[in-house]
Amino acid sequence: MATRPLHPFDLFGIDTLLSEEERDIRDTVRAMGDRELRPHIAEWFEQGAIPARELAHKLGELGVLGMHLQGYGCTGTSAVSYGLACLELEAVDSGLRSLVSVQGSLAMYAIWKYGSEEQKRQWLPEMAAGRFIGCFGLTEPDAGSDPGAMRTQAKRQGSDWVLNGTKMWITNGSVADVAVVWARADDGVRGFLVPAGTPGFTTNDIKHKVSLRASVTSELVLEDVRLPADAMLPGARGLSGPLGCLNEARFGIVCGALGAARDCLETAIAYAADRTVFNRPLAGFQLTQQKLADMTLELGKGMLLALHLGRLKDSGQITPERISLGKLNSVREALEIARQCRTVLGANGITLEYPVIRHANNLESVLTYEGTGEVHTLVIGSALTGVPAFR
Ligand code: TGC
Ligand code: FAD
Repeated sequence: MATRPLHPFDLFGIDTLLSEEERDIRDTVRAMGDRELRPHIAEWFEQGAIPARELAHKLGELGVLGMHLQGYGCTGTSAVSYGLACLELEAVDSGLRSLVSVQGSLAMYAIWKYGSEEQKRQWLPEMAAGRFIGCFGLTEPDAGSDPGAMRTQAKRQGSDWVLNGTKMWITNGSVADVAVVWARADDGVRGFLVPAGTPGFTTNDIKHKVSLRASVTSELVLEDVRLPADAMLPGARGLSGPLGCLNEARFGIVCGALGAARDCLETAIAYAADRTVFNRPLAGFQLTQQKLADMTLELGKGMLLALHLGRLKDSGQITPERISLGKLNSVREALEIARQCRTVLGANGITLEYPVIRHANNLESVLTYEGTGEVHTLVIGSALTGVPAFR
């Protein structure tokens, strides 16, 4: 006998694990996404262009930029609330969550954690409001998974710094008002705040992407970029500086990727209910139900892990290895769910009429950035055995 269908998250009772405030934040972000982002996202993806500045303003008004940071115009929410916001944004598109991740968890976090009081006051309130956009330049053409191999150099000239090098694959690069650039100095890796328009600093957008098209991705070129002494972030020295920022953004992805998966699964369930094959609804076939049940299990298990990690983060018990568990699991399973949902939609699954192939394509980037699947596997392997196998 047919019963009233249950949402996959209701089957798991996910809401029972959230406070009223967390549910309110989630619902507010979801409503804004449905109202102002979802109607345009397929077009932005197809055109490979987003109204980045307008979006930053909207997201600033919503209060999600640097929302888990305290002070300087930031909302100061829990990690769980931040994760839920990432989930709802990525349910629309990974590129939109990327904009928020890079702004709040990478660029703003770097300033918030390692910046001087003056740097924080100058940049953070404007960035929280979305009036200034930030980017985070760690990766280079020949140094991605191994950022320790970076070639960008910072040399002292008098009290100034002079930067030379190239950063690659930088989200928000050409639209940013300030770039957080990591460079090798005499005493180790250091972070620098490079305002847009600084002589010698240029950007080139990366075209022809078939993934994360609703996101700006750029090359940053630094040719004898002269910066004052106070452009350096005083609190970061060594690779632990940029890697510390990655922990923040990776946590957002643990939750965010599940949003893309949820959107795919909701679409597949609705499609299977409407689509008739062999004179019956597709949803009524056992093979379809097996797919839906298996995907629901992985999505729900992923959510339980993500919420557990969020609670650990909020109680100060998160570690990089624990975040690797979440990033590896969420992205791997989200990608598998997106691909499986694509099969449920048949030929319709390959068009932008439905969000599924867009999510699947985006998740290929999400699998690669913020530590590839292989890097996170090796982090876990190293934690289990005590033997690092990166090199
Ligand atoms: P290793 O020798 O292990 O460590 C060097 C120093 O860093 C410390 N450390 C960390 N600190 C904080 N958080 C972490 N997760 C850390 N991992 C390591 C470590 O304790 C050490 O500190 P110290 O004080 O002893 O010097 O470093 P390694 O060279 O062997 O590399 C380790 C490895 C491979 C895990 C690391 O390099 C890595 O994570 N590689 C992946 C690079 C990556 O994720 N890049 C992302 C770029 S940003 C981006 O993709 C943005 S995408 C847009 C979006 O988010 O939407
Ligand atoms: P490589 O490091 O060359 O890796 C190639 C392959 O080799 C991968 O499969 C990798 O897992 C594997 N591999 C590497 N090392 C090992 C090993 N030890 N053992 C086994 N396999 C290994 N970077 C930023 O700094 N800022 C940004 O804002 C940013 N945004 C991005 C946006 C997009 C859309 C994309 C696609 C990337 C972005 N990145 C950004 C870069 C991203 O972080 C890197 O692409 C990523 O770290 C991997 O580096 P790579 O592409 O150079 O691959």
